[in-house]
Amino acid sequence: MNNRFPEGFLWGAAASGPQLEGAGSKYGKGKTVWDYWFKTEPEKFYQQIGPETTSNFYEQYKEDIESMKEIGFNSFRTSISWARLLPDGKTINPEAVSFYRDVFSRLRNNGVKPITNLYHFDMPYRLHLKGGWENRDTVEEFAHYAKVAFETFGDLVDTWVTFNEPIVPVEMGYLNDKHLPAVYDMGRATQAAYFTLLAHVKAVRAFRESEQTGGIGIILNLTPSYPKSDQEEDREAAKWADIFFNRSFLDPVVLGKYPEEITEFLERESISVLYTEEEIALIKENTVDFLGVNYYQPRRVQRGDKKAGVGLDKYFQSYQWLEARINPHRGWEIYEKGLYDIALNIRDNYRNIPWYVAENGIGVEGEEAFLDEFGEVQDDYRITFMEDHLRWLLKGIGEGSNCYGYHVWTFLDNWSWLNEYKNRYGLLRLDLETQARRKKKSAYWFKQVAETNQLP
Ligand code: BGP
Repeated sequence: MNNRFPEGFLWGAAASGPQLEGAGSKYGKGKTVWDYWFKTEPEKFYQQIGPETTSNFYEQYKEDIESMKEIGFNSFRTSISWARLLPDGKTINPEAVSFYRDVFSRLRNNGVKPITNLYHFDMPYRLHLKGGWENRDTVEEFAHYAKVAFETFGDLVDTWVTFNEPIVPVEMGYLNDKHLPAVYDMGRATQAAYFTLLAHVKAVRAFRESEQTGGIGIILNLTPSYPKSDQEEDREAAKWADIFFNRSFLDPVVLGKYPEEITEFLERESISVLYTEEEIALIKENTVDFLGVNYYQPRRVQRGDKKAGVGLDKYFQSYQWLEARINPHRGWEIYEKGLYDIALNIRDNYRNIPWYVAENGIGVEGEEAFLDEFGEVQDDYRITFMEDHLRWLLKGIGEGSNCYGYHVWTFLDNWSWLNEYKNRYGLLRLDLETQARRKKKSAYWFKQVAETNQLP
């Protein structure tokens, strides 16, 4: 079997401002919902570690970028903090400008292409107070922020991402209590999802109107949905899970239109969404140049519960497949073939758009148990995880899917929304006490793969 990746394949990692940077209330940064939430309800957070310091990239980025080069990265994705760049929505924070400009310049000078994301779950608190993604004004503010970012950093960044996983804040904040506003309301969820999409589209338009070369895309977490059986009701359930969690963003951003079933759903649930025909036209005209795909786990689906009153249960129910291999630390199923199924789905149904794996990785608790006598984490499980996924990816590429890169989640152990530092994902270990970084065994494996552009 062919072990080689296409010429120019992107190798690197993904991260995000709020999870990596730290300096949560320093250097002129405004407050985000996470800063606010941790202050007001720290007991909601598993280890009571807040987003203030995280992995201190803000103060250690120079050494971090050197390490990226050392371990063979030719690309790295992180996000700009909206609340740092525009603390009040209008005034540009000069400290943020010099910080991000230096980060991007150093990445480039070290041969690491910056891929820059505008939004990674970090709603500025001042906008949250006005309704966040339920408020049309947030859409306009986001379009303005995007324009400022393109103008300020466009000479250093040519690959832009509007959102990371836009469905997650909708699902976790409006159908769950894991993100703010932590409510259960299908109508509000739908409106927030629509305005998020509109914000994305307006940012794409701002990019097209700017003088920028390069490209703009979005990063979606795709969860292939597998029915429990071949029976009609199970297949129907898998179709709905796919519509809600994948196609609700994937179709409009790549194909310029919503799946027809969304209208059927809105009517059935008596949900009315604020939208205009002009906006629908904008969606059609502003599709993306590329797609980033985060893949962690599939969705196992069985028939909906017809008697369920509210919620999505009447459309489908998740179940645990008996043969599933579960990562016990995160509770997520490990299913490498899912990446191949995604590759073929994009090839066949999404105009074979150029795409890359924008996140894939394994979170493990208690990695100190794997420290060897020299203090290096022997994370063979991470190597196996990446290698198995990469083999299926290669098969998809071999069959014509237009995939041009692989980013692991993540470069350095970082803060996570509700698990903080419980599960470690990095190629580099972070010592939380001293903020010292140390390469794990997987970093050396990754370097070899990246530098040879092939699996061993
Ligand atoms: C993705 C997010 C990341 C990251 C990752 C791991 O959904 O884009 O921000 O956190 O998942 O998940 P977690 O940290 O919840 O284990």
